[in-house]
Amino acid sequence: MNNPKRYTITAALPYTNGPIHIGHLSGVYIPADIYARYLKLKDKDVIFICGSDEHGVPIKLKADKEGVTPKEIVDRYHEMIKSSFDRFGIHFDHYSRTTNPTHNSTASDFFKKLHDKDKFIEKETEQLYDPEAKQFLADRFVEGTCPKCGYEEAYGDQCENCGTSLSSQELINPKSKISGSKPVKKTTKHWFLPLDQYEDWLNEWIIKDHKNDWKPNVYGQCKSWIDEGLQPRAVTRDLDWGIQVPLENAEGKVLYVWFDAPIGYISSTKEWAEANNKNWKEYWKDEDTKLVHFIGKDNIVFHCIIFPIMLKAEGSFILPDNVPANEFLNLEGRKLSTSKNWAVWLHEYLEEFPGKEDVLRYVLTANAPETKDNDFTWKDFQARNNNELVAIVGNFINRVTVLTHKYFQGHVPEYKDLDEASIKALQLLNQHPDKIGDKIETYKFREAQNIWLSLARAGNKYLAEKEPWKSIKTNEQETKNTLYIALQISAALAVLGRPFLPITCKKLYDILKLDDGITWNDITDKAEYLPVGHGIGQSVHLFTKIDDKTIQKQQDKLFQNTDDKERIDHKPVKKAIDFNDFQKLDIRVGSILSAKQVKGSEKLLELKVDMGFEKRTIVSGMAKHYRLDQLPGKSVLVVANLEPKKIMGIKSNGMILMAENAEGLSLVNVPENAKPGDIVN
Ligand code: B3M
Ligand code: ZN
Repeated sequence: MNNPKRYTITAALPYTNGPIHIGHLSGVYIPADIYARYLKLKDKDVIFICGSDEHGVPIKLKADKEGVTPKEIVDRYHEMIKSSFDRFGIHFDHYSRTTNPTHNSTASDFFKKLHDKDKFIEKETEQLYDPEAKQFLADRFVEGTCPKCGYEEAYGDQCENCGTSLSSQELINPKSKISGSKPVKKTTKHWFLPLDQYEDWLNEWIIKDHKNDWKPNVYGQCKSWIDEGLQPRAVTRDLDWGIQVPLENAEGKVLYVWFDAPIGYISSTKEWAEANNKNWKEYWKDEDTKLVHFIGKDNIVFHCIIFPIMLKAEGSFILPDNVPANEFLNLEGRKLSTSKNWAVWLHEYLEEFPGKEDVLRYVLTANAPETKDNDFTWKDFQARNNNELVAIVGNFINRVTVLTHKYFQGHVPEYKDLDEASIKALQLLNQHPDKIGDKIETYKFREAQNIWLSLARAGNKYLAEKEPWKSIKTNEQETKNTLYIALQISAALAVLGRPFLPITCKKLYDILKLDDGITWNDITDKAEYLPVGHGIGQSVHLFTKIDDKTIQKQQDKLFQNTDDKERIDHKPVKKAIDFNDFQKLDIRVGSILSAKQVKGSEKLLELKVDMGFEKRTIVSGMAKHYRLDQLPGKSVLVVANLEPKKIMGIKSNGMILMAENAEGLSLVNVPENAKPGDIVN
């Protein structure tokens, strides 16, 4: 949508069942904050909305585990998460909670309206039930094997490995997370939203309106779900924590958390509007409003399929214009994991790196998983701080301010007869606002930040060429010109850096005594943001170096604290087997003939393998570790007498041996002269 009248920007509502980590910041909240800050600097009408997601199974599970009430859990983490956001400069216009009364009534009314419009199917179905805990099991109360990709820890509502949205009955070998027991089936009544009835509409909306402007990963995921066919989905649950189903004869039933949570964006807007004397409807019902949802990739199905269908069924709301979901951030080569404590927690970072909030923002943006999964490492964090923020940005600002004080008593000098290098430097200021802005508007935040950095780089280069510390002895006017230009570049850095490094740029505004009213559109080669004669303040170091010891400490801490250490580093040796058992194994050399991705799975490949005596099909989980074109011709070791097994509809005959460590899987090397069919023993 070009030139919208206003923007409604939302960031995924975090579950309040634990603190948040760098993965959340990098995937959702920093990009959303950059986008919102930028649009505000462009004087657009913008609201940036978020809040705590306080219902649903994860919270109930956590409460049960600790023996406290869900309310105690959500109160604790709501405050903690909100404070982390504040301190990292994630500046929401409103941060609400889904346990607030406004939300309760908004979500209930939404449900009632769909019910009155006959949009639900009311159905008795068999659901999983834990006979020990005497409770129905849905969503995260139950874990089992994903029918799509074979991942063994899939939840009852979604597989985190392949992203598929599931219902608990679809899981293979389901297990109750409450008692560990095997669930039985029991009949219960629920309200279903018939997603299948919206398939044609959704297909047209997504293809016609968004094929070209949604990110390929988002569009691709949606398209493949729609192509596979949508199913009616229950939007209520048998649970005692959540928003009561607002109907008679619905005792003990609450709204499914993914039904109520996205409505939380609307109720949060209502609270904001009430407090600020605004009309919330303009932000949700006016076709000229651009609605943008920032989320992580595991939330795509809910924001691109289910919530739009809810909005469409209700009938009076606008639909999202874009859902720029990021991929995942890894940490030191491994998947971030709350349960394994493999994470950098924000509340801990804030304690350990006081005053370095913007450094983390900067590094996470420089490394953002915008188009593919990406890795955060402490070494890279250190390098970007020392080599970019300290050496390029901090150094430039420091030199400019110190020299201005030294030669001109802290006043912006007069300029006259600019030479070509100086005119060129000024022209940069004309180009940068649009260059950065274009990238931000198309959700390419890492490139945007990089262009900002290039301005500081250009400033350093300009100073190095002009050498004002030399010209002061021979040509004072030349020095005045140089510092005049360098000061304008500094001011431009302060303004254009605000979306990325808000805390630092605030400091820089203070150092330069830059008027707070100077914003994005003021940056041109004409404007004198720092007019001749304007006095600036004393320099302070914007960034400081981070030493090896500090980084080592963080790396050590990560490895010490992870609950997963043993599993990765040295799994205990399995129970001894006797020689006869070993001899039953028939391991052979094989040679891969061809490889293709198994449809619907991110992990699995279907391989044709030449075994010497025959050709076989083998399904193997190496998709994340090898490209398809690397595999044909490779020799592998195959357990040749393993009972054939159907995996995702493909009969797999044998198993390929792989070595596993923290970095993942790699094929076991086979001697060069070995041929297909050779026996290994
Ligand atoms: N709370 C999931 C999550 O934190 C969920 C997002 C809701 S957005 C409406 O990943
Ligand atoms: Zn899966």
